[in-house]
Amino acid sequence: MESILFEITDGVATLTLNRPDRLNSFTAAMHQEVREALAEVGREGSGVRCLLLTGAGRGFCAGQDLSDRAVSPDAEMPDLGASIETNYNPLVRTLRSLPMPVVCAVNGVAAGAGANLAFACDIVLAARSASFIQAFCKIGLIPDSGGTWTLPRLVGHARAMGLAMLDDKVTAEQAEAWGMIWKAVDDDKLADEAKALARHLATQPTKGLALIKQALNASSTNGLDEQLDLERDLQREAGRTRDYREGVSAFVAKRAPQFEGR
Ligand code: T3D
Repeated sequence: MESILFEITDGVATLTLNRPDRLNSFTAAMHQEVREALAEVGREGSGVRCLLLTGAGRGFCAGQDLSDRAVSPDAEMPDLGASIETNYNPLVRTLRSLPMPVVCAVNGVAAGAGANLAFACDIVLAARSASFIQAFCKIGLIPDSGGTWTLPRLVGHARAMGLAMLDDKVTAEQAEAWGMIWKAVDDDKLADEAKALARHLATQPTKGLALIKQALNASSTNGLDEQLDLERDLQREAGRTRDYREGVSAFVAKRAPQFEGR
């Protein structure tokens, strides 16, 4: 793999976007490698119980590689809808539906689809020097990779509109204060803190965490009645897992639980 680094250790799959000289912006080849890695993460029997996504070098991801889009004035422009359909939408759908927690360690600037990719993850840590920029409006595009859906849900309509239209840079600390991410972390602690968090999550009741993810993601569109019904159904499923039995047994026996992830 040339554009990413990928390894699985102790139940944690770490996917590092690795085109640092282009701030890890996406090419078609990088999309393909990311797709293959995520297919392995989601494969039954892979043993992966948490995904950690990060970037190499000083940036997290600058979205689409624009050198792939610079065409001469008389040439036909590429069909961006096709690019979204083939590459960005499946990526966001996969991250949102993977049956395990997805931790994102934003190590530097996250721009365009790179910012919205981070917001599609479940728990986002960011280095204090990192920043989030929508970037789309300054080249005549609209926020994609779920940005028009996640931004208003994270920060409300007014701030979402401002970020999308004005292209203001949001620092990691501001992103934390606005509820866009879980936590801003000192730069030199980000990698260790993200790894520790991912390792911790990989020892927890994975099926239960996947059901939490499903329920919270569904709450964005469900009404209260639908959500109550969903909680009933998912709790029924959670109550049938081996980890629930183990959690209760360990609690009653006053010992540490040993979760299997199912
Ligand atoms: O096309 C489709 O398929 C549709 C989907 C679109 C999804 C999208 O993501 S559209 C949005 C694309 N991204 C952008 O518009 C962001 C462009 N980048 C920037 O605005 C800035 O680079 C940053 C604000 C992210 C960072 O600024 P700064 O000053 O820290 O770094 P820099 O000097 O601008 O960038 C460093 C290098 O990375 C530089 O190359 P050089 O001069 O050292 O040779 C720069 O050209 C390169 N780079 C940064 N972003 C991209 C990029 N090269 C190609 N594509 C990029 N997106």
